[in-house]
Amino acid sequence: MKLSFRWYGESDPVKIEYIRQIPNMHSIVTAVYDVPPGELWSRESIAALKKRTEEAGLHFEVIESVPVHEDIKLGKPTRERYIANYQENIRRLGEAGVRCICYNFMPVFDWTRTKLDKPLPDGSNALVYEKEDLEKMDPLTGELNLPGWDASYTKESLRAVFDEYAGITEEDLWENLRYFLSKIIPVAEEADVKMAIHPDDPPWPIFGLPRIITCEENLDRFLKLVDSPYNGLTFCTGSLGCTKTNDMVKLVGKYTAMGRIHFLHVRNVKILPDGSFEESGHYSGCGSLDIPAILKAAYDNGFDGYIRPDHGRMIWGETGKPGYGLFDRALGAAYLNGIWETLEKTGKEG
Ligand SMILES: [Mn+2]
Repeated sequence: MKLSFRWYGESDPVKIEYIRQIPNMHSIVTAVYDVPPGELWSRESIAALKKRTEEAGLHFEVIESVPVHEDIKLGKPTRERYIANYQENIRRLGEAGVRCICYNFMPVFDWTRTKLDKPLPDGSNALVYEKEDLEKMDPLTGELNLPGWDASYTKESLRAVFDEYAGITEEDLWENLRYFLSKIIPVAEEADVKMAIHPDDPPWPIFGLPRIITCEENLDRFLKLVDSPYNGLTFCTGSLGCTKTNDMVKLVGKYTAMGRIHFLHVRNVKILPDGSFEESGHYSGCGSLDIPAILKAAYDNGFDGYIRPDHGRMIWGETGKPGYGLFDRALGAAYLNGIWETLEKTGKEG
């Protein structure tokens, strides 16, 4: 495994030099952040990110994310221009040494939480999804009190995009995803860049918008849309794992054995009885997921991709980007290192 850490560039309160000090750190996970979704990333911006990363003693091999323009998800005729740009971004990133691109195919809303700083009993705070609070929200009428949601939509433009999705069924979304993959995976193969879709977070429909990257049946279907090793997964334990119906240990083993997990996001979540969940410390005892068993399934099936601690809590008085402080993610990285080293030193089963 290649340990990695998300970094939001120079505006990130977490310095890249601090990330390097985490033992066994291999790669930075980053993106060009000043270009709107669907547009080209300049070679200069990509080269500058690579230089900055390598000067800090880390590898520049993983991008999270190259966003997919809404017109591609909607299957509008204008998608052709955005798909051409996407192909070119894959080529440019491949030339710069990037080997893995994470992206998602969630309509309108990316990850969704109802609170970003819920106090936990130990005095830390974390991102939470409270079912009752979410059900009270209506993005089209009331104020959209969705934390972390960047208000790039005005109320009018949000209504317009919801209207466009009104005619889009889950099957339409599948077809639009298939079309997109049929255009980009051949380019990714040529550029030697593994594409890794991130599951929907949480893995169920939000505000009546369809979501399809949610469960084993759908992951199987996704991988068959274009049956290439370059069409793979960002396996995010905290996204797929916030419903008990997804068996994380089984799924990580299965998709690793198929050679289709290119990027592993590891975090723990505590599933609450009413279908809400809290993000918790990485340690298994803090949440509902068995992290050593998940990593063992990856290890036993030959995982050699990128891995990163995913969201962390805010601890030790740190302030900054919710989910992306240094301290708790560094604890997560150390925990992953400890488990992985033990797996390597004790060897494969059988
Ligand atoms: Mn994730």
